[in-house]
Amino acid sequence: LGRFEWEDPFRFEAQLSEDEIMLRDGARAYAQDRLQPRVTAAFREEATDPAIFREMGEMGLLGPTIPEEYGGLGASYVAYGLIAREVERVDSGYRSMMSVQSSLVMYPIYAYGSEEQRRKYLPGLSRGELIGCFGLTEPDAGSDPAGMRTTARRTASGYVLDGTKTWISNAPIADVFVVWAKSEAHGGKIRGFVIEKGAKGLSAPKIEGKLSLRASITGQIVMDGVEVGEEALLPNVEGLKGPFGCLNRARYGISWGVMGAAEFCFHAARQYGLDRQQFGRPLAQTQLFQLRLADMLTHIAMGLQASLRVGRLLDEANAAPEMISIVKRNNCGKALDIARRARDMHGGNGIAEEYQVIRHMVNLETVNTYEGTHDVHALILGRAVTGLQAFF
Ligand code: TGC
Ligand code: FAD
Repeated sequence: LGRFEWEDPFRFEAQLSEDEIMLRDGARAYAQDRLQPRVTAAFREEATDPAIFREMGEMGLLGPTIPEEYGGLGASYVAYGLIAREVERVDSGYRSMMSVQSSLVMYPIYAYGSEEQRRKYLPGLSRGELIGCFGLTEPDAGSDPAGMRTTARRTASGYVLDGTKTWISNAPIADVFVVWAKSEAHGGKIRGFVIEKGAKGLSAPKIEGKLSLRASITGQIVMDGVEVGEEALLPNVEGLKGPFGCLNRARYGISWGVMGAAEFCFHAARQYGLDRQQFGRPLAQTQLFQLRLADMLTHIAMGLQASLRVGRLLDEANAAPEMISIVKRNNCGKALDIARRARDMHGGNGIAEEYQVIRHMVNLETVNTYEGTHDVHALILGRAVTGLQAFF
């Protein structure tokens, strides 16, 4: 029988390729050297540094699965997941900035865009010289995006867009807006449009006062008669499967990212328990503390294995959306539980920014909600199991 290593209980490392390990190590070094030193202040001050996009671009972290001819690395989805895990080990907000750019902006332009759109936007987005955002959610259409009110009407030369998107990551600093609207010219079907910053009638006010994901800027997208040319339409997709095709990739990446945040909390709780003495012995020498650590170890080990499996299937073009619902839902829920536990295990120190567990905890509240809430993914799975949809 082999030796057990608590830091890698299932010999996860041995299942990765050399290329994947190389990309992961680069992402880890960048996240620890460049992001970790600024995250506490960024979160406290609710400040998003746009330079982070250019840094991530230089490191090849933006759109890594996009082919090289458009500025990506042609990397595997497993590599993409490993990068998300390293960035979210520091902060879910930084991973959010990155995954919106990669999966929700670069992916739809690559998968649904014209050759002209690909060449115009993808290289700048991959270098982080352009910042992108993705507008699906509206004030009255969150879990039910089919209920969106944003419309696109045909004009002599293109379309005019009206509507408001809300809770949009990156929007206030975005150059490129991928927006989903019901298009009258296409029988009311949902279509994607790429709008550029500066378009008349387009604004992106910041949503102030978030108590979660404070290092990642969030805003609205207000479209008041925004006129765009025919070239703004994403030509190759129609209906909700357009935005959902992007969400599949982003949700998958989140399932890895949250495991990074959970690992941070697990390691911090373990170290705290070894260092702190109460009742004449280390906290880590109590049964309850060890039970919590055993649960954390188990959920992280299983969550990573499951995401790796789904990643390999994605790389074989053989993953189903329901598989992604399982890992997004499970890993977010487990990471949130782990962060709450780790916060508790730090006692009073657990609420201090210095120990970082409470920042992860409040961030994970958002991650458990966006990209399909924990319960919405249960309903997706319930529908698959029963053949009956219970959304309405
Ligand atoms: P439904 O009838 O199930 O499907 C409508 C059409 O879409 C197709 N479809 C999918 N295609 C690809 N992948 C998927 N995962 C798909 N799910 C559905 C489906 O086949 C159908 O196609 P067609 O051709 O037959 O028309 O749709 P529904 O209206 O009943 O929706 C049900 C529900 C609840 C599952 C869905 O609306 C949902 O997932 N809601 C959650 C909304 C959500 O995830 N919003 C995310 C907003 S973006 C975001 O949060 C970014 S945060 C990023 C960050 O900062 O990191
Ligand atoms: P609701 O849909 O109103 O849900 C409220 C509650 O009701 C939840 O508990 C939900 O599970 C439950 N519920 C809903 N329907 C049902 C049902 N049928 N049965 C049982 N329970 C149900 N969106 C974007 O488009 N782009 C972005 O970049 C983006 N970034 C975000 C960043 C942040 C910081 C946040 C907080 C959100 C972001 N979102 C973004 C929006 C996010 O996707 C939505 O908040 C999410 O989909 C939930 O929608 P909602 O907030 O309208 O909640």
